[in-house]
Amino acid sequence: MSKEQKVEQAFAAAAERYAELGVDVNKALEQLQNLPISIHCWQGDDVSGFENPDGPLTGGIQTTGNYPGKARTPKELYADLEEALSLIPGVHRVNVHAIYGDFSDGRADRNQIEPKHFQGWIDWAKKVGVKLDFNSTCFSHPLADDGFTLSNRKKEIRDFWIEHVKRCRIISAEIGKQLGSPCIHNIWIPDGSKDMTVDKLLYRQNLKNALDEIFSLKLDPQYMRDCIESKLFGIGSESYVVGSHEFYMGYGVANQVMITLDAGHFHPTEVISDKISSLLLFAPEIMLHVSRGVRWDSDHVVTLTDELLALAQEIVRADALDRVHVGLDYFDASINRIGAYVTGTRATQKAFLQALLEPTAKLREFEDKGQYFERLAFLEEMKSLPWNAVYDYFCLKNGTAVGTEYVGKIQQYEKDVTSKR
Ligand code: RNT
Ligand code: ZN
Repeated sequence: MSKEQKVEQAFAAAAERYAELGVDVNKALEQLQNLPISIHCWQGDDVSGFENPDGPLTGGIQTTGNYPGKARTPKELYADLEEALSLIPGVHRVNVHAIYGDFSDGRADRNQIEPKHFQGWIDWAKKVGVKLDFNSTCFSHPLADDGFTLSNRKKEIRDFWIEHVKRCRIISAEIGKQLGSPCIHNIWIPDGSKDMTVDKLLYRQNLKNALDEIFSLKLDPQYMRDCIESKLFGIGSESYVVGSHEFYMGYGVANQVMITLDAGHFHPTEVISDKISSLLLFAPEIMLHVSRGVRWDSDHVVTLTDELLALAQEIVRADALDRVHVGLDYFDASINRIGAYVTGTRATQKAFLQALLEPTAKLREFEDKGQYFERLAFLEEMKSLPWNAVYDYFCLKNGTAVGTEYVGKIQQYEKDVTSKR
């Protein structure tokens, strides 16, 4: 029997098992097919970017490792992303940071960047058939070196960053217009202090005023949408972070701006899965930065953890796949970077597939009747139902590598391409 036949046979058997529970496997497959994942461009080169690739990564985030072969030019990054995308079933998005513009015609500082610096990305996205998202880059820059950007005590520095973010929003709108899909623009700033801070209110007031100014420019939501990302602490901002969860939650709800939940940005036992059903009641949409923190916000490659599954379950159970945007945010410089993309994205899809294969109506019925043992038993059994046979079939139908097949393909690409850099 060929591998294809084995995959199809296992899928047919799996579909029957799920049908017994009232789950329509084909519907789940269709929903997964229509679930784009926003793949972050910055895993491909350890958040270096093309503005000043050899400069330090600052802002309290860190990559560790020096695995050979990272992308050094837009062309190399495009090629690596194409390789990764070819090994991920479905149609996805790519999330670009402002430091990834094409500056080959001369450097433009952050307060000078324009849509033309990102036309290369737009043309590439059209060619490959992906949509794009975008991010302001308020770190790895001399004017961020004292630890404060939009909330800085100095007006000139605040104004520099306000101009940067405004330009990024305009670039996002141009991207969305040309690609025919709203480009989601994320604002994350590193602002904070290593030690006890006395005037916490001052910095937060500055940040609020800066955001008010930034958002006073109204852009068409058909072309771009904004989101704001909080954080608990960073390296060098252990004692105080201006853009805390309460800050952005308050700002986002009051102004109806989308909130970004990064899985690594909360207390170690606090989980973003539990925030979905609250935020959905008060915010228009949610952006996710799916990440895996190990002991701290370490941005390890995403794997299929209980929390990732819980996150997918919460979104699917709330019927909110159209209001929650799934993006990835991790950067591991110690392993093959294309492998990091593929393993992490496929793990995210597997979590959503498991959630889509859940007999939720049955579970709700148990809960409604107070049958908590039955609910627990079903949830436990769901874990070992043959969902992976469904994922294999999904890969097959999308013409993508099934199971560990993608490992050999990445090894080959490493041999032919990245090892020669
Ligand atoms: C940092 C934030 C932020 C960055 C990217 C590169 O802690 O998570 O989203 O990781 O913008
Ligand atoms: Zn993030």
